[in-house]
Amino acid sequence: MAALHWCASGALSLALEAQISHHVEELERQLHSSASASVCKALRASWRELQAGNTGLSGQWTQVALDYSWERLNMGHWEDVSVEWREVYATAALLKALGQARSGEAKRAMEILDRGILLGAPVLDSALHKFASSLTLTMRTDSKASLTGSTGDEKSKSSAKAGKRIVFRNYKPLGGPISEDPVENKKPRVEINVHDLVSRTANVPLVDPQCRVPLVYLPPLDVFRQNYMIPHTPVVISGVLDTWPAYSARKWSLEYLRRVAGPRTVPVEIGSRYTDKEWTQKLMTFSDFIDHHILQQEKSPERGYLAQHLLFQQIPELQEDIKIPDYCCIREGVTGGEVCESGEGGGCEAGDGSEVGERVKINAWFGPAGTVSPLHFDPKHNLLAQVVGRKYVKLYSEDQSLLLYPFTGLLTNTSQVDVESPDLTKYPEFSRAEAREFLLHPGQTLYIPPRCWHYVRSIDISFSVSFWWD
Ligand SMILES: O=C(O)CCC(=O)C(=O)O
Repeated sequence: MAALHWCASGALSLALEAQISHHVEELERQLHSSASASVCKALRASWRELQAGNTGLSGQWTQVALDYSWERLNMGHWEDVSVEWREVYATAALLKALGQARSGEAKRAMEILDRGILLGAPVLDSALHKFASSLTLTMRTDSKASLTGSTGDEKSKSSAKAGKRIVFRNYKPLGGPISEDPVENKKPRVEINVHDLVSRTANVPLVDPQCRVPLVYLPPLDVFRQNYMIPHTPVVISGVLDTWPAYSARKWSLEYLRRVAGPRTVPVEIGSRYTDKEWTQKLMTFSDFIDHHILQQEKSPERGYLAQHLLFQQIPELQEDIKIPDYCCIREGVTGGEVCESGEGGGCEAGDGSEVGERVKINAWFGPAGTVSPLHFDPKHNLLAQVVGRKYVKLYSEDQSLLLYPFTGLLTNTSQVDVESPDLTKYPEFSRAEAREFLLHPGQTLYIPPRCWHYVRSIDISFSVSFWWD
């Protein structure tokens, strides 16, 4: 098995050979301090030892760089962390992962790579992403081999330090801790198709037809712009997902998602809603998330939600299953709108490097039945595409803000009111707020205008993809 992982890392090492010295020199020049000189020295020493085949020594040097850059990442506000220190962290993570992979520690290598991807900045021509993709392939081969009895499975050695702070939802308070997932994968795999998991017991609200968001089939781009985007009017569009592999040829099932993303580390929100005091975030593998929070949700003491995560940036293979809706090409201020190259309403390839691909932020929202996103607004246009399961949404236009009791301080874009069970003694004006609602089904896409308040509760196991643009 070690040889197999060495193949994944060997090609990368060759590619890095030409670039790494220059890259570290550049970092040193930009950071320009005695501390950074020592850290860059450690990176160089790590690379030297790795080339000489001394993975143990190399690992010791990278640990120095990882620990120091980790401290820098945790000083002050996340927004103020310099991109160079994030590059140092990513470079150290890459070297550490190379060493781990050469020692046959694929799971550990993947975990380190994902931390580098999540917290670091892109370095060396997306080397961490490339390495992670090739490791996923080799791990898939390994697990097939282990099923046929030719090799044993690796024991996860989850020993990295817990992260101190990370900010995934832009409106969340800074400073919440991330802890490691303590649960190891001990159970035999239960493979269930997510499409069979439509909740039969869920509390499905009756939507008042008077207040229902209108539903239309693929309106032409100029109609979308005139009727919905410019007047900031929500609408549900059907037909957008018809050309998505995630909704057709490679329908997202738990098995499929596990195969593509299983060993990857992802941030998971733990707790009923992000406004609760007990709410926190944990890093865990995608497979563990499926096992403990999707399949065993009733047994889990808390609800887990993989929410507002740039999953498609982290795992480009999943990005191939979705398309950026053509509507995201339209800019409010540009007459006539810009039309995507496809121009047929079918959508653009996500991640094709096009200008649209760069401008649109694509987030994943994957969780069990009962996840709640409290009433809040975001500053951008949003298309929320429902791929799996149903979601109940309630919307309030910006002019209702005074009736919605926003929090003060960091969460001014979030309402204090529990929309489905409002405390009208505390929030009496809320009873006057006018809402629109919809029960979003798989295949439907909800347009949420900028600053439009939205509350979202999943009815079934659900996977949505949101596209934010301006
Ligand atoms: O689906 C959810 O839980 C929330 C989605 C959301 O808030 C968004 O797309 O901005």
